[in-house]
Amino acid sequence: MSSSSAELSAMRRALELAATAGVPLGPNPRVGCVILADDGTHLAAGLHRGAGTPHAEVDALTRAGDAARGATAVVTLEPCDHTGRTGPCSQALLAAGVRRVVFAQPDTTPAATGGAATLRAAGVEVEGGVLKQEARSLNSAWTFAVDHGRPFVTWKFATTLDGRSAAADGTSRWVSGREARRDTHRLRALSDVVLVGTGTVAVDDPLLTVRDDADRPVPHQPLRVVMGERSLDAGRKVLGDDAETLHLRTRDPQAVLEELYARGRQHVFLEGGPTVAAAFLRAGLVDEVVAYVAPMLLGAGRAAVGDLAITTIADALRLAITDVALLGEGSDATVRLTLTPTATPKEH
Ligand code: AOF
Ligand code: ZN
Repeated sequence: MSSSSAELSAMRRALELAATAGVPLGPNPRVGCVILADDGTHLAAGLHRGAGTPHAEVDALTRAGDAARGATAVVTLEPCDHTGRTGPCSQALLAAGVRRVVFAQPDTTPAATGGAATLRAAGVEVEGGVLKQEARSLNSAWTFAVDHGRPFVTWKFATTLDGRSAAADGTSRWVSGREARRDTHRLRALSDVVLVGTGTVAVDDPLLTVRDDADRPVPHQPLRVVMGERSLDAGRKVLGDDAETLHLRTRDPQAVLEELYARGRQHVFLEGGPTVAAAFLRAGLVDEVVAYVAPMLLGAGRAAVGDLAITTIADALRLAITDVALLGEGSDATVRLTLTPTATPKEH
């Protein structure tokens, strides 16, 4: 049987519930669930509120009680089949006597996959793929990481019109305006790793925390990661206790992403400097670029990105612009470009 319009609208409701404000973006996917009666009534609804808390199906089934017997469970992710921090949702659905399960996105993680097969084998009617794209984009970083076996990488940098990220004397603090800095903190908060190289720590001594307008750190901080073989000097701000910090003693972007993925991280916010950015670009490991372009010229100074081993224009690394925004005004104005690297060179 294919899904009815009642199931479609229940799925829309489940997607809304999954996206409830305040639910963490990771490490677990955000999931919503509606228990639906044959006449289209929503008997109960539930959602997952983050790792360690009940899964969405269990939350909804608890609220439904006996009413779930013979009903349909509509859920944004294939019910899990594993005992992780909590028990398997497949078994919870069976124990509750649910007759039919409709889900959006298949769960392909090796640990949790298999719920649909288990339910079918036990005689439950199962249909997957309903509003699958919506569910995938709801948890875009989680989905990307599961599909690719590594975190999504956003490379952020601030530059002058002539591609400089610091002046000849090394000063860089006010390249971009106040609004752009606020925007950077907003984007940092959407990631679960802020990554720089040992060079940036040595030269700029950044704090790399997410701070509010009053410059206070917010409660949930991304992991700060410094990559590179050089040791970090004692007293560097990144070693303070405002957030956790991890030093990975390697220059290999692939190794860094493998390690971070193994630690359950899904979205890396790469903040430079030029050497680390170049290493990621050369390895094809940048998925999104956010460039803050300030209306100023320096003529000399540190380049925003290091050598990419490109010597002729035909080999340029090309990007597609997905968004342009003007942040701030007057002397504070900065243009934010959002771009995606394109795989194939532009035709001439
Ligand atoms: C579901 N319903 O609401 C969620 C699921 O170790 P745990 O118990 O926290 O499980 C996390 C994994 O379970 C997660 O990576 C994903 O595969 C699945 N999440 N599954 O049936 C839910 N949040
Ligand atoms: Zn589950």
